Amino acid sequence: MALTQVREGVDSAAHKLEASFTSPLHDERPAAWLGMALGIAFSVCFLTGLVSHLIQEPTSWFSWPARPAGLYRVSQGLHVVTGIASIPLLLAKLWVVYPHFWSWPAVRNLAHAVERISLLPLVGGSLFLLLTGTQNIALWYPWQFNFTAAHYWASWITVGALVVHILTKLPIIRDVLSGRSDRELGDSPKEEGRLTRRGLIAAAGGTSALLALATVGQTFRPFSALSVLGPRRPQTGPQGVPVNKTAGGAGVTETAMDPAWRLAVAGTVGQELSLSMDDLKAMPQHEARLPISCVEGWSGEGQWRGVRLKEVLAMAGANGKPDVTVGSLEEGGRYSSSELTGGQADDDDTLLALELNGEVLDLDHGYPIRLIAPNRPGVLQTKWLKSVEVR
Ligand code: HEM
Ligand code: HEM
Ligand SMILES: Nc1nc2c(c(=O)[nH]1)N[C@H]1C(S)=C(S)[C@@H](COP(=O)(O)O)O[C@H]1N2
Ligand SMILES: [Mo]
Repeated sequence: MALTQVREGVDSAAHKLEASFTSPLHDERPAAWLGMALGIAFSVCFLTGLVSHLIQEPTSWFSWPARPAGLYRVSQGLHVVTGIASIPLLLAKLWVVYPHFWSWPAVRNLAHAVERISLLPLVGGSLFLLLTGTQNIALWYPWQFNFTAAHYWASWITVGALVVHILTKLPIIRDVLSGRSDRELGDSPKEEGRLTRRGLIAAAGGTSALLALATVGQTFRPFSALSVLGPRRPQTGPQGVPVNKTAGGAGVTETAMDPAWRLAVAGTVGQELSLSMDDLKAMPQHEARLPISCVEGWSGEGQWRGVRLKEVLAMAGANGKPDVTVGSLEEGGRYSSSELTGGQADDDDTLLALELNGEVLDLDHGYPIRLIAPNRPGVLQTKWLKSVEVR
């Protein structure tokens, strides 16, 4: 008796599964449309991500300009918002295509084998990028590996697999785009009251748009009131600007407060200066309104006041746009120093800032002085400076 019931149960589950596979939603049209949206989003992420990578790991053929001042803010803001908006698109796409995972025979020929094997890096890589990216901006670091390096290499692998994927699906994409998709609506059983293909795409697209709206305010001020999911409040923090790492966290509280603090400037050979706070205050002070544009996609704006880096360099005999390294009191790790190309160091708004929003720089914002320069990722706006060195 019980056995027949179990068999009936299994049969009906199998039927339901089959029915769901032939539902109009598991169809090449939503697969292609969602695919195209993902293709655009991943291209934007890949390009903005590569730009961010190249700024931080300079090569001979790539030089990032100091102007427009807010370009990096836009590019990295776009990266994070587009990435987040991809999450519902990817989930919807995977739901649409999952019956293909059980297609039989598993492999028909060599080309089909390549196509199927490439799904592993494609799906795995996409999920990895979106998951680790989201965890990173949420300041949740549960993994042991280096996020930036892993995210960078995963993006090459994923985009490589994506190119293979698009090439293998080109005939289907062409048919869908030209309306020649051979499976007509009428082929699949019409079920009243169930999600239609259009409804599915609208739901995924709508969720994407909502997620984007709920996060973009962390960098795009007019939407800041909507930024319920943005991990950062752009105006919350000492002196109206968020803090990423505090002086305590960086272990520099004592050295930064030390009255014996001096800025070591190494200019042209033999020209070395040791500047005290009073020396710096005696120099001409300039003001600039510039954002901190964090790689994590948030940005906060401030009115900065201090001395021009190029004027300090000139005092040390270094004219003619030299490349420069600035060093922090913080030791070791990614933030202990950063580099400026000649074009960046020479900009009128590239400052060694002593003040933020009309007050002496807060200890957590980099007291006694910090670098602030236009069009630069936050990671390169080094705080708690101790040295400036011509390379
Ligand atoms: C992150 C990006 C993407 C992922 C993870 C993804 C994943 C998948 C998977 C797992 C399948 C089912 C397996 C198969 O049919 O071989 C599939 C099918 C498909 N994908 Fe993608 N895809 C992505 C992007 C794209 C893009 C950019 C396009 C087109 C511009 C696209 C178009 C298609 C098409 C036309 C199919 C076949 C649907 C069918 O035969 O019913 N996909 N995708
Ligand atoms: C939810 C989605 C995503 C989020 C939240 C996200 C977040 C981030 C963050 C915070 C960084 C800065 C890392 C750093 O410099 O410390 C970054 C860099 C990068 N991202 Fe994403 N990302 C996402 C999706 C993607 C996707 C889909 C791609 C590629 C298709 C991608 C490619 C890159 C690349 C190439 C970098 C540069 C890494 C480097 O500097 O070496 N990201 N991403
Ligand atoms: N020495 C040092 N400088 C640093 C950091 C750091 O951790 N140590 N964080 C950087 C990062 S990631 C950002 S986004 C900005 C943030 O500046 P803020 O804390 O003043 O807003 O400082 C940058 N400068
Ligand atoms: Mo940052």
